Amino acid sequence: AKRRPTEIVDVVVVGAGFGGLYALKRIRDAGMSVRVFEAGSGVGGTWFWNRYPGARCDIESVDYSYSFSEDLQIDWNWTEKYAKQSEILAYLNHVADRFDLRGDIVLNTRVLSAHFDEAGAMWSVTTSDGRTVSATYCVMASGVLSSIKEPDFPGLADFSGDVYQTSRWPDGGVDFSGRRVAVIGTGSTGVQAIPLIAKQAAQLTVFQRTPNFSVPARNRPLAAGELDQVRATYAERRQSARMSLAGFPEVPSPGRAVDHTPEQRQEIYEAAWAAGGGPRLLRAFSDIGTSPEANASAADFIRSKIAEIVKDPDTADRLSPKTYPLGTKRICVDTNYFDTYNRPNVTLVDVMADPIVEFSPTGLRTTGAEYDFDAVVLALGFDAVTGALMEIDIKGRDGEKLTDRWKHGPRSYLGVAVSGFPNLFTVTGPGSPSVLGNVVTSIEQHVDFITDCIEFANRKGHDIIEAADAAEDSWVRHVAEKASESLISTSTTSWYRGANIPGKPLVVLPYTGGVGTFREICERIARNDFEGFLFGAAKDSLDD
Ligand code: NA7
Repeated sequence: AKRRPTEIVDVVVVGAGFGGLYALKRIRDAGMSVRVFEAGSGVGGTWFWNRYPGARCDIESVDYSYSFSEDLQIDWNWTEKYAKQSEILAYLNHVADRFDLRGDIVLNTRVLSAHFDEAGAMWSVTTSDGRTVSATYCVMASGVLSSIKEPDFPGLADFSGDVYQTSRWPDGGVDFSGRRVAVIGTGSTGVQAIPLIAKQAAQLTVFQRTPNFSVPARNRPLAAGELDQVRATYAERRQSARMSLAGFPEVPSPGRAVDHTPEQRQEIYEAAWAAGGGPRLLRAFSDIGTSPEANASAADFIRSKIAEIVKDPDTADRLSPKTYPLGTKRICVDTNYFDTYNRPNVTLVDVMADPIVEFSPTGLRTTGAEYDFDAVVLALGFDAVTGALMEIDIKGRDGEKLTDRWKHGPRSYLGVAVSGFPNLFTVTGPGSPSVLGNVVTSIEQHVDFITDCIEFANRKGHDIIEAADAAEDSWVRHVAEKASESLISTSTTSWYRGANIPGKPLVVLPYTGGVGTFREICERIARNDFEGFLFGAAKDSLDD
């Protein structure tokens, strides 16, 4: 790439998804110059990349949206209870236009490295198009589910059919009519894509390793007047989401499952199943996330539903998760997923029992059988939360690499800052509550907190903001302590705990203490002059 002169800005933001767009708006409004770099050819982040059939949010659209602008939330018309990918992408493009963000965003440009220069207290950022940018602050809005898990199946390169990755879906879509298709992966992505591919393909073979819990979305167009009702009470709705456990308004809870009879539980689970959506079932009782007995009752309920829906008992059994508690992997939210296995053109292969050995030119071979197909769809998931950060060559004080610092597991203060990496902020880093529910609620809080922290430093005339070692330590301990109260700490397969990536340290990545509690902690810290952060002067300015 050709060399360009160094550009100097106050803040470099990495990524133009929900996090990066709001960071740009908020930080620019605070009077700082911002340059955003985005690898995609458009804004939207997750919603730019994930264009596979059925891609849709698993949080209700009226909640999975920005709250920072009253006008925006009143003007925008969500058409369905759960928005599909194209609608969320249109929304984010609208946000980019409405707030005049595009002029500060450089598309098609990946950030390759960010090195901290101690003398001047500046970050030097290099990009894939050969730029070097010098910035006082670096804000990583690089996403929690953006670094994709690449396939490592032997022989894949020799496969003569088409290979599609769900998060790199061809623009304009794919026509599977008349083709024999394989899908590998049955997480939220596979569960959304499989029913639609099954309708089109001549034949679909699903290769499932770990079965997942899934509940019906009961998605539907929003009825006339429904949106107006939400608009009339948006302020309370947002406030409830901000103080909630998982970033969406709390549904009134009947209390603990263990205090109810099996009949009462059944009735409540049935109501949650009929209403649809992950949160309704996971929060049907307050103790599903913490009590093994309560959890088992909810898990049994879902298994009974699978057995009811899927006609072939053997297939139903293989689709039933048995090896981990409900909710310790993100619960899937589907439309006709289990029912799809009743179709004559759909076959389920259990690759836990019968692992994939290798691809061949015509398909793949497991330990027990050979399968031929014309196309394979890979829905293998992501190196979540830390992956996108670790992909960038980030060096802090003394040239220390972030990948070295996090070799034995990520460490962060509040999920937003790392000791030894001054003036670097992560919007939804490890130890933030963001990924457990509605990430947008957390993104807004994190970006506000980060901006307030920078403004505080500016007001006081400090050049450097850095998480104190001790504060980071105690936050990491607090996150671990909270995690140990949650069944997520027992999860052996979920990206919540890094368990889906071979060799990744097993650490519960999100803060499980709750979005509302986290907000209160941050507010207290901000009131106490950003306690836990060290503020200082650049060496150069001391020499003057
Ligand atoms: P997930 O939930 O991590 O699912 C990935 C799926 O791919 C899962 O079923 C994996 O099985 C499977 N997988 C991964 N590698 C392999 C190999 N090598 N062989 C067979 N199967 C494999 O990712 P999603 O994209 O579906 O969802 C991510 C999040 O996006 C979701 O939680 C929502 O928040 C939105 P495994 O479980 O590892 O046995």
